Amino acid sequence: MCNCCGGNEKVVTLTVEGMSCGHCKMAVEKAVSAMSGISKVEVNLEGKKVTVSFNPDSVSEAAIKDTINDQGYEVV
Ligand SMILES: [Cu+2]
Repeated sequence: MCNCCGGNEKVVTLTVEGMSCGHCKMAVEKAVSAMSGISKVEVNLEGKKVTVSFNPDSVSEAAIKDTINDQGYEVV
């Protein structure tokens, strides 16, 4: 049990196309971490991976994908 998510935490790793530099990494991290229910965002540029820890009661995986897509990147 933890304070941020009440122990209900889910971790997903998404493959995201179009991230090519530190700015892309920052843009994705900033946009996703601004959503409610997100506890951690990690971007791996070389692997094209975005790992997100979130509370599924507060935010859905689909909403996270939408947010990344809205930044101009493509979740595959
Ligand atoms: Cu970039």
